[in-house]
Formats: sequence, structure tokens, C-alpha cells
Amino acid sequence: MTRQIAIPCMQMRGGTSKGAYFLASDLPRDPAARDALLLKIMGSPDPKQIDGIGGAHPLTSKVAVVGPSSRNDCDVDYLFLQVVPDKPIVSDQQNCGNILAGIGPFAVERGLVPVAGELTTVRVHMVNSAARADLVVETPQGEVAYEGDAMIDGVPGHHAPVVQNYFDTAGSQCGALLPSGNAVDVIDGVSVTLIDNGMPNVILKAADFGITGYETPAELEENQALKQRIEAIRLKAGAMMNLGDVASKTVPKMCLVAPPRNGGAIATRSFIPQRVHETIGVLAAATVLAACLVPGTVAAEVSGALSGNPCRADIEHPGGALTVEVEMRDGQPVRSGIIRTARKLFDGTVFALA
Ligand code: NQM
Repeated sequence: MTRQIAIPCMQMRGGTSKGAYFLASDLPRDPAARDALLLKIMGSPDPKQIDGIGGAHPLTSKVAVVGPSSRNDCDVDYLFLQVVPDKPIVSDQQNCGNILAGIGPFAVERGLVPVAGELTTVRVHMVNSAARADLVVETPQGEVAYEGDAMIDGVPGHHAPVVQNYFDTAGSQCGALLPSGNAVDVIDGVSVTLIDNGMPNVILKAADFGITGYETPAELEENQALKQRIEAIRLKAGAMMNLGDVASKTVPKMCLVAPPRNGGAIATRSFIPQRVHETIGVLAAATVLAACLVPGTVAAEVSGALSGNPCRADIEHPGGALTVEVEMRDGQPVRSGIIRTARKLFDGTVFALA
């Protein structure tokens, strides 16, 4: 007889995403057993994820696995897992900067990191890319504050800020900022920039597809011919980015760019990779700004004027803009900074059929 097994779980909104956060010690150690359990918890494969807690969209079907750090210079290890809603796939092939925003509050809530004062810094080892990010969490009166004045496009209301600083993100999954060695390559007759400053991305000019780049996500998702052309390019780009066969991977992301319309660095429409993002991923935005700062890229061709090092600029997206700061040294990004917010939604026990 099957029985229900119970696992401690906290649900958090991290930036513009939502996910289930677990202590590593509460999940099976064996990755195959862990992933099988996570599919059941989230309700995959099923486009509606009706028998699980997944939100039926890649942005709300995410998992964080957190434990004490294996590195001396970090406090916690964070493994990000993308649970694909309609396929039996749990992927560790990408990072997620939005879900990362909840890691600071979660680590403090679970007692992995002690409160240090009004502000607590949580040093995170991002296991997916073996890189470090520091998060500054507001902890007045000895506990995490969720209420505050920070606003991010794509999330209603105001919340406490979580400041994120990423280090050495260049080549996080691809081994180099420009994995093909070129600022521009041509795939299927289209000029592309293959780049990875924390999130493998293929940058393409919207104009090369006969569109403006200012369409809504729904309009782009309805355009089957466009989606097929973009996926065909993605499959070829994956191999050129040292990612192998990416047919069932969630990277690289595909980013259509156009000149900025609201004073930002550039306008973006991000395919993640089959659905279209309602805003843009955090590390994806850091990657796009790095692309704008590297001479000769497809992004640099359409971006507005940029100045300063670190360079702070708005990456425009369908829901507004995301402000990113990228610091360059010798042509390479060495630090990327972003402000997010996160909120604890529930803390309790999730059940899955054994
Ligand atoms: O790029 C969605 C998101 C993400 C990833 C995705 C992210 C990032 O917005 O750092 O945050 O690209 O699949 O949560």
C-alpha cells in the first residue's frame, strides 16, 4: 500500500520567482531518489501540476536545497533545481538568482546562520556554478524582516531588500564569458552573441526576426514560427557553448534584444527557454549587461549609452526594468550586484506519495 511521506518545507517568493526550500538533510542524499521525490512533491509531469505544489509555470516550479557550506569562505551551500512542469525533468544545469534571494532569509530562519545585528550577511556557495554570492538580509530585533520599502518590477507592493553581490560569474557553466571565443557568431543566418556571466544566454536582435522586441510574453508565445526558429538556434548554440546536447536542458536562455525605450541599457524578451519570462532572470540580466559592456556584441550594437565602472543600468523587460551593476576588470565581469526582495509564504510539512 502506498503511504504519504512528510517532509519539512518552506515556500518562499524569491524575487519574481516562487519555490520550495528544503534543508538538504530533509531530502534523500541520492540525487535520483531526491529528484523522483521532488517530481511528486511538485506534481510533475503535468502542465497543471495539479497533484503537487508547483505553480504550473517554470517561474513557480523551483526548488532550493540548502545546507551548511562545504567551503570555508561560505556559510551555506545552495543547490538550485528547476522542476519542469510538464516533463519528468529535474535540472541542476542552471542557477537561479531570484530563488537565491530567499536563501538568506531561509538560512537565518533555519538557524544555519546566526543573526549578526541589524543586517546579517549570508555567504552562499552556489553549488550549480561553484561560485559565491553574498546576501545582505535585514535582521532588526534578532529576526528576519520581510516588511520594507524596496520595490521590484514584477512583484506587487514593497518589501525588505535583499542585496545580492555575485563574484566571478564569468563562464559559470560554459567555462568562459564568451565560450565560442567570439563576440558574434552566425547561426542559421542570424548574428548571435553566446555569453555567460552567471547564466548562459544567446543574445539575438529582435529585428532579425521581423519583430520589434517590445511584444508581450503572450504575443511571443503564440508565435509558433518564431519559437521554432529560436529553438533550432538554441540547439546549435548549446554545443558551441560547451553545454552539449541541450534538448532537455533549461540552458542556454534565449534573449531577444532591442534598443531601450525607457532610458535603460537595452530592452529584453527572455525565453527560459521555451516559455517567455514575465520579466527577466537575475543572472540573465547580469549576463545581458555584461554583453552590453563587451565591444562588438549583438547587445552592444543596440544598447543605449553606458558609463562607469561599476556600471549601473536598467535592463528593460516586459514588466518594467531590473537594475543591475556590473564591475569589469580586464574585459571580464568580476562582480555583479542586484537588489531583490523575498518573502516567507508558508512553513510546514509537504506530503508526497511514497
Ligand atoms: O537568471 C528564470 C528567474 C529565472 C532565473 C529562468 C534567474 C536568473 O527569473 O538568475 O533568476 O531564467 O529560468 O527566476
